[in-house]
Amino acid sequence: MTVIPKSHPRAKSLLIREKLVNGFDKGLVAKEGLLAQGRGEAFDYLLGEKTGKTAKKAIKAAAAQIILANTPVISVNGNIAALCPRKIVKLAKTTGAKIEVNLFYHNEKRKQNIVNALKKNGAREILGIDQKFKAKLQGIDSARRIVDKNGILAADVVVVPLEDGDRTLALRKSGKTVITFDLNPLSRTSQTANITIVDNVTRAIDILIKECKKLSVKKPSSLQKMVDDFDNKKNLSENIIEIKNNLSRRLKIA
Ligand code: PTJ
Repeated sequence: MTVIPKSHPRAKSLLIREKLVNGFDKGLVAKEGLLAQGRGEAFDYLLGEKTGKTAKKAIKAAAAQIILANTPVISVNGNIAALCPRKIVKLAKTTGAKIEVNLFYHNEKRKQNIVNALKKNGAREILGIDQKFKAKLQGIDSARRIVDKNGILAADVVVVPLEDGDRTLALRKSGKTVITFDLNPLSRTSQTANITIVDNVTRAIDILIKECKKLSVKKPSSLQKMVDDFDNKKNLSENIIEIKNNLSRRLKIA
């Protein structure tokens, strides 16, 4: 493992990159997952590598929506398993959500490695590997169509961090509420989800867990109001303005 000096000006970003590379070496991450990480890094740079106001707003709405859910499910792919397995387990335990492994680049061995990594980090039940419960999500042709009938298929709210386009639409069409983490505010997933957290999942997930704990004592009616008051399209537009303002500030400093 490469040692990243703490004094390096980009140490945080390099450490996240190392997690992905280690995840790849351990058979958790698809080759393509390394490219996805690179794309994310570029957008994170534009965001100023911090959790902005719009991300905080989306996190609040997401927390309210997860608490209100009857059958929430967190979908885990290779990148998430490498980046924040412990936090995913913590989010699931805090909210009562189920965890399901669902891959775009289908590979049974990698699926099993991801299950093992999640179990090592405290997960008990993980859906998405038992052939008995295999079901098909309509409206999608990629490997992501294979879901668990007691998990994503039955869910009312699905959290899909670092997603690739068409599943979000298929989930929405089947009546589910979709929450995503995506550093690219213009991606199809970002634009199609009900709630998009435009932030690095490694930063935002801690805030989401805290927010879920904080909001768990609130009345359902006030949680519902938080969800109803949130406008994803508007928030994404404001996020792009945040990026623009960040770049303008950088130009002035340079
Ligand atoms: O493990 P698999 O087979 O399910 O494959 C997972 C990947 C991520 C490879 C697959 O879903 C994929 O190809 O995704 P895309 O289409 O590259 O989209 C990933 C999105 O996540 C992009 O919009 C990236 O900007 C964004 N992203 C990358 N890293 C992060 C991120 N968003 C939040 N936090 C990150 N750390």
